[in-house]
Amino acid sequence: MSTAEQVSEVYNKSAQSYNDASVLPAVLLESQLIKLAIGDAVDLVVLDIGGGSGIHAREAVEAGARRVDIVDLSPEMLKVAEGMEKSLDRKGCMRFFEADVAKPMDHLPLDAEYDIVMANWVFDHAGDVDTLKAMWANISKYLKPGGRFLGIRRADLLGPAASTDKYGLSLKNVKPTPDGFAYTCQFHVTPAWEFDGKTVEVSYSGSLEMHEKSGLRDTEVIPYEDTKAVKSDPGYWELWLQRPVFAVVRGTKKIV
Ligand SMILES: C[S@@+](CC[C@H](N)C(=O)[O-])C[C@H]1O[C@@H](n2cnc3c(N)ncnc32)[C@H](O)[C@@H]1O
Ligand SMILES: *[C@@H]1O[C@H](CO)[C@@H](O)[C@H](O)[C@H]1NC(C)=O
Ligand SMILES: CC(=O)N[C@H]1CO[C@H](CO)[C@@H](O)[C@@H]1O
Repeated sequence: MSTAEQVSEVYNKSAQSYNDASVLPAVLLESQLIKLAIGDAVDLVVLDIGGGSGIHAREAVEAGARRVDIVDLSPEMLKVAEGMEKSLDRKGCMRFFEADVAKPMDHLPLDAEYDIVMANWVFDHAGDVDTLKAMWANISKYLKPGGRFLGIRRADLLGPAASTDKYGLSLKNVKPTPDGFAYTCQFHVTPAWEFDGKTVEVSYSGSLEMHEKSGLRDTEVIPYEDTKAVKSDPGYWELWLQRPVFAVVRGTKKIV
């Protein structure tokens, strides 16, 4: 089975439980960081690559986005996103496309350029540097000059916050690969579920190589300390803050 088929199969299975994870402390922190990264999106059009069940796409709509286009490999994840949209009393805020974002997307009726391109967790399905580069090529192509990139990536896989279940999810089976690490991420919800991720050194290390090659400037990691979660209980997050397990990164595409 190809990597793309494997990803589709795994997310096909966990699509229904994916939204259950939203109550976990680390996932709440993630959402708060993303909301800070999205900021004011009034009237903006957003491309969400690997957007899955639409958790962050809905946050972009709540921040004012006129439309979010989700591209994802898993039809079942897209169905969950579509079902949620149908249940909400709004129309035309989202479009759904099934495709591999590490491949050309020219066959999709996407806009030529977007105000915001988001890539949340999708880098953790790029097992090698070439796949990651392909994702970035597409991010760069679809982001308009002056537009905003934001994305979540793995950070410290080996620190104490990665292995504890204190924050609701934990990493196990962390093993080196030629380009980085493979791991299993467990979600401590009922029913529990997990996915296998991979992250390459140039992604989890915090290197800005890909961002810079893609023409981004002012790239920053959204400070955890700016979230409500950390502000309201810094003691609880102490272990996390020592060696955070993921990072939300934001940058702006240069105007040439
Ligand atoms: C961990 S989920 C994250 C979903 C969503 N971005 C979020 O943060 O809630 C990863 C998603 O990326 C999708 N994905 C992984 N590799 C992909 C690829 N090459 N092309 C398109 N989607 C991909 C999976 O199908 C899955 O829905
Ligand atoms: C995922 O689900 C769709 C139906 O929604 C199915 O057509 C597809 O074959 C499934 N993918 C895999 C790899 O099982
Ligand atoms: C539109 C675009 O730049 N698509 C690229 C996405 O990544 C694949 C793999 O590198 C390229 O072939 C596409 O040209």
